[in-house]
Amino acid sequence: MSRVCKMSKNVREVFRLDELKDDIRRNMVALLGNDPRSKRKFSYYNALAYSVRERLVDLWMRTQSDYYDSMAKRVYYLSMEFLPGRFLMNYLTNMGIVDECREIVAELGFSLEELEEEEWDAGLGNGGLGRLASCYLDSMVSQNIPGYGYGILYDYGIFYQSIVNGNQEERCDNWRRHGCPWEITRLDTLYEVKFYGRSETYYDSDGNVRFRWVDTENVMAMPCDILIPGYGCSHVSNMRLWTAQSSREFNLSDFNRGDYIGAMHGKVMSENITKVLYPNDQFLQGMELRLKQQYFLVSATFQDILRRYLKQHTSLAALPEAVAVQLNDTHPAIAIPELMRLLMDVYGMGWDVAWDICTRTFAYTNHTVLPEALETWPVDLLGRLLPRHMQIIYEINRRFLEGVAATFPGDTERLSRMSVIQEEGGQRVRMANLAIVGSHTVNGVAALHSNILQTGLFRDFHEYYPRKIRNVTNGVTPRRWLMQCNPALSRLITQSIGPEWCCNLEKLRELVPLAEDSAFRDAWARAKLENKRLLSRYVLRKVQMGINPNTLFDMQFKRMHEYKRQLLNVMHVISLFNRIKDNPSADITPRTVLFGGKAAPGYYQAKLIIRLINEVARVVNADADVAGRLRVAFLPNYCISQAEKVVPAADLSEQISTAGMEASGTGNMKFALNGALTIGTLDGANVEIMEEVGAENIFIFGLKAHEVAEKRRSGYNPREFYENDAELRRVMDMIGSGFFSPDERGLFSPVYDSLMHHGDYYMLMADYRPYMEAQAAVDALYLDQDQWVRKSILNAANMGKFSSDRSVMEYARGIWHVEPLGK
Ligand code: BZD
Repeated sequence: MSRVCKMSKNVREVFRLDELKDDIRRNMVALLGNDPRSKRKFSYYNALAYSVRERLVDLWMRTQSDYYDSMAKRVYYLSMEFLPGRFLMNYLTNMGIVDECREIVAELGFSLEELEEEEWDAGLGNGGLGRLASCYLDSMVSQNIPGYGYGILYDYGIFYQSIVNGNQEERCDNWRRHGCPWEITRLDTLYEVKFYGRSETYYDSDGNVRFRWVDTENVMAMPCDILIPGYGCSHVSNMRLWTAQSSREFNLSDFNRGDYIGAMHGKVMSENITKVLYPNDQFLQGMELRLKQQYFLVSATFQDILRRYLKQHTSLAALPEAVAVQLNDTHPAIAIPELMRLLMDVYGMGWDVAWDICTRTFAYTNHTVLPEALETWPVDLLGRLLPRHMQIIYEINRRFLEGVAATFPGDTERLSRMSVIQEEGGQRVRMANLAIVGSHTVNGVAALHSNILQTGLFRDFHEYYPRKIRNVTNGVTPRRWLMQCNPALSRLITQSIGPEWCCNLEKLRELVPLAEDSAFRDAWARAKLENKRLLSRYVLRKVQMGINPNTLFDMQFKRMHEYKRQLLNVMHVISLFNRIKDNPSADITPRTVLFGGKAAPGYYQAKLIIRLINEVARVVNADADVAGRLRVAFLPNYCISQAEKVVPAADLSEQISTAGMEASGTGNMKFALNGALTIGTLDGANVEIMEEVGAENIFIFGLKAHEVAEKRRSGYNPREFYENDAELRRVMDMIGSGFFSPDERGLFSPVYDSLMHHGDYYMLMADYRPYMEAQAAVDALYLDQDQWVRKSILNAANMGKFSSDRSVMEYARGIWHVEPLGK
């Protein structure tokens, strides 16, 4: 912290702020070829971005030579997804120059906010898993842990969602169409990535059998770096994202044969690898191109890691002492056979030595227990694309099962459950099993989730490796998710308890006594109201709808998925609507219910729920009896920059997944950190949020994870709830009968049927009444603003645990075995 404060004192000097204005003008001309007298916001945003970035390059090079000189152990975070969102404000925040920059930009005739809006989000991920990776990069570099993100620079990130006649439509997210000032392309670094071909046996000079991978089709990987400044900028790291380039000789042979178009086709096909992010979260599509993307990331990354390592070491034997690799879910788990292949086939090691190095290098984070999200690849596909890896996987499995059989003699059922190869329904490679076997540590992302891994999904593995499966509860970076996104509240907090909270979130606890101070409560409420006003303006701009900042802002923003139960929220909205219609003069707490989230393009039911939300909104918002008390809106294209507007303005955060299904959730943390009260089930990190904020400051309802499991076992009958609850019955009948779709009566039948006829897998019917009761408690409390604001303060004050700084330190000490540099 002392370093941070020192930096902010002489920030003008360190970042040459006196020269910033001239630099912006210079970059307008020299880099962008624009007339500085032009008033184009986009040009000025770019000129500002380049001028900010160039101030970090020096610090970045210094950081890298620090790491090199100290021979520090490095952490590589391998992820198919990162969700950094926008960079400009994050750079300025972490450099501590937001206010200074605002003044300079004003002198040029702009507001910082309007230039900020010119930036497209880098949406290189689907949701929580990708955003977590970005929070962890921020926390690693802010705490001087030598960490790097490795991922893919998709040309098209997560699709742009628009809503047309109530339906989701997907448009391609050509986010770099007008360039991206943050990326530093390394045109001179290229690695060759191989695909297809075959594995060939030969004898080395000592007469040992060796393997080589031949007759391959090759694609080149080119890195592009994006700088990641730590808070206070004592260190700057980077994420390295790969793009696919066609290999030269591959083309040349075709060109030489005179087949120009054929050669161009090959070029285009190979460059397709990094074209587009797969938009499915929690669902495996099993496309060959996806597996290609995974191996492309892994192969390029390991060539880069080993090149860097070998600059300072002569032998690979000490790799695990110098390198820790964290696998962000199983998506990059092909890294395990890849490192084995490199160590054995390229560097000549024997199996046992190579395997020991491998298992001491890798750790794997699991983010889901949903069966449809667990990756498996058909053996014939994997064997065709990566023949040598398939051989290695078989050998890993053979040796592994030998060990299991020795520990559990005669237990063939167990062997088939634990095998890396699934036999039933055509042979497939189970990537989770491979990742567990090839890693020294496996972690879940919240206490409940890790417990479910140990006793449920990975139970056999937990019995076999009793210390391997552990927990590291997720966290979010307080820099972006409070300091940057919520200046009003940040200012108040800093005025009250000083600035240290943003690097030591536990400090927020000093706000606890202030919850009893009415002047502080008033200031807190004013900050929330200011944020609600800002959001109201945004909503008006986006969906042409006026919302009243003095109503309760009830928010559910996350990917659309049945297990997340946006439908349960809609059922509550319909119930409120009915109550108002039945009794138009009833005294009810005015609410604005806001939704946002993308559905995977092929996920029919999730898309239908988006439509339902929009149709319910249409009916509710047009009804004169309801006016002023209930409003509903779906905000299109939920993304990081939208989250930064939504999160600070929430009163109520909906975290209502079926217990046992949401691994952790991180939106729950962001909302509570910004003073929203949570209504939620005892699922994922909600359990720990309740422990921290106190059961009296959160609205918990519904079945617990073990009760969901028991009900599934003993037979769950959703109709029972329908028959015994008139209010629920009415809601279901309205959905089923076409009340919200008068022109297409059967439109929502699949929604009705999933609950009434197809078993209600996510148990909405069972949780409806408890949810209604919890919502009634919300309404009652909101009427007592003094109490509400008190609880809002206590929520934020007790969120210290959920800083990603804490999560990253747990990984560092417990899994990576690295310490912050300079300690
Ligand atoms: O990971 C999410 C979980 O659902 C959340 O509970 C958890 O908080 C976060 C971070 O740990 N999982 C995902 O976001 N998963 C994906 O996005 C994904 C993407 C591709 C394929 C499968 C899953």
